[in-house]
Amino acid sequence: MQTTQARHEEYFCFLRSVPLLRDLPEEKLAKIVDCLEVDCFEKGEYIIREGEEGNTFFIIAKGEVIVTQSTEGFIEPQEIKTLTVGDYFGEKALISEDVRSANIVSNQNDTHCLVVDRDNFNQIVGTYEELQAYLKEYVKELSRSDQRRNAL
Ligand code: WNU
Repeated sequence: MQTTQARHEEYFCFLRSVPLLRDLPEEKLAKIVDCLEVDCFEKGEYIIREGEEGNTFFIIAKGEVIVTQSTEGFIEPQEIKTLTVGDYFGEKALISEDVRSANIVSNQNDTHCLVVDRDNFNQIVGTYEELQAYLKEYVKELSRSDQRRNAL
């Protein structure tokens, strides 16, 4: 069995490798690790559903997910992109105080996501103006691209 400390070390190093979090001070990063949950998903499982309320932010630690979205003129949600290890998602509902704006579906068995709740997300992002500005800008850009592809 893996010790708590080894687990802590593993996720600490992993989060250091995520560009978004790279510049956070050590104690901040350690705090995130302390309050992380790990969720596992099988291929085809929905991690996020469009239109639902969401209070969590995810970082992919293992595997791959697909982003899909309901689109004008199509019956099935359309595939937008694939995200993999080190990528994150779910920030939009938290930042724009809105429902989930796309589906996130596991694309591999045993996909692992690190889950950060709203309070901890705000703790991380709220205290770093650069991070906050970066994500806000990114979220605006996502809304623009949703409009361009006629998302519902
Ligand atoms: C997109 N349109 C929308 C992605 C992940 C992180 C960043 C892009 Cl900084 P949510 C659904 C999530 C949403 C985003 C993610 O899906 N997403 C997109 C798009 O073109 N959402 N509306 N591309 S991947 C991605 C940028 O994280 O957050 O809470 O849930 O709405």
